[in-house]
Amino acid sequence: MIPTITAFEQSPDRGQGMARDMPVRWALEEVGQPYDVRLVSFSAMKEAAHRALHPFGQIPTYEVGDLALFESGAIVFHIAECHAGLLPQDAKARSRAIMWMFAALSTVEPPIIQHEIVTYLEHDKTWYEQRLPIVEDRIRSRLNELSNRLGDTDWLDNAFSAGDLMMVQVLRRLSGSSLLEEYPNLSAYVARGEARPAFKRAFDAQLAVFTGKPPDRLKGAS
Ligand code: GTB
Repeated sequence: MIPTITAFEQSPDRGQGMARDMPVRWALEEVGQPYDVRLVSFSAMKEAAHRALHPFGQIPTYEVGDLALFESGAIVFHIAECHAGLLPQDAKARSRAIMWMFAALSTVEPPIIQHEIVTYLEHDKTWYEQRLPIVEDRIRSRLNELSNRLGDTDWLDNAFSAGDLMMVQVLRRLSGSSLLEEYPNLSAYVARGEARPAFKRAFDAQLAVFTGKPPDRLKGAS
């Protein structure tokens, strides 16, 4: 059965792969599962039909058969459980990969989101100049700790896993800020993730929604 995911009809990031359909697409590409995409507008997201799938009126959602899921982390976890390739067979290594998925979303990402809120939504506030360096330092603390743990290894726990997929996607949110560049091993880690063929296919597919042009590999396909 082919799953259907939802994505922005018009992503505010203009196809830079920052919206949360990106990790879901990436996971599906990693495991070789074809998928359909239903594009939704901001207003359609808030309508009852979409809220039946996603109580918070957001993307992404994932439907396959009679299963409907929301929350990108839960969707990636589901994909990783249903297919080989994103979670190790060994039970302990599998638990550690899942641990890194949670670490990405609940420990590393929150200060990065705070930074986006301050930068994009609070730059006209009187306290902006005081708050920005505080939030930046919170990000630096997490990046420093993550950088120390990663060291000179390619991935967080030996082979690439769903934990790396979520962590790379979270760190990508820092693209364009100099914060990530302060940690060369983390910059290289993100570049390694982005160099994966599955990442590129996922990125191209969501970019094509913005440009209105099919990805090169699909040109001429019926
Ligand atoms: N915790 C949920 C998950 O992981 O699935 C969060 C889902 C979520 O935040 N969805 C956002 C959404 O639907 C899109 S991804 N927002 C519409 C709304 O709430 O009304 C977040 C996002 C949006 C845009 C950018 N960007 O432009 O860079 C980056 C990330």
